[in-house]
Amino acid sequence: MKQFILYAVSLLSFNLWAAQVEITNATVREPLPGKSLSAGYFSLHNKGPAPVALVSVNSNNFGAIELHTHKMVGGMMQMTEIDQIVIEPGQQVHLQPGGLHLMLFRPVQKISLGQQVQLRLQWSDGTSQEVQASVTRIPKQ
Ligand SMILES: [Cu+2]
Repeated sequence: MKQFILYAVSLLSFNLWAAQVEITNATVREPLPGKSLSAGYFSLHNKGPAPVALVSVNSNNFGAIELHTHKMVGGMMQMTEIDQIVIEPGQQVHLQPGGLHLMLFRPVQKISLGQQVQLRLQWSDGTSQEVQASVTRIPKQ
């Protein structure tokens, strides 16, 4: 048992070292009146020496979260789900309206302005990072 605890502790400290992506400006949009669907955005900066991929995001506040991008299909801009977002060493990736974004489904409770939502980002190397996103109004385009 003692050995197991030591092993668990060393895994934890390894995780601290492995997390080399800076997450900034995390926001979740306040859902439109009568809607529960929401979108989420943040900026990612890979400060590590190796490429890393964001493979999933989850939150206790939502039933499901998907990674989405926009692309042109037959002259029309459409949203599609993607498997991962790869970030090269030194690269910054911005999730923003009209581009890469999170799609958040089935909020556990009503999501309201000014609230903080905790998001858990899962990386391709098996580590994860948590970030607080603030709930904001839909930005004017
Ligand atoms: Cu979407």
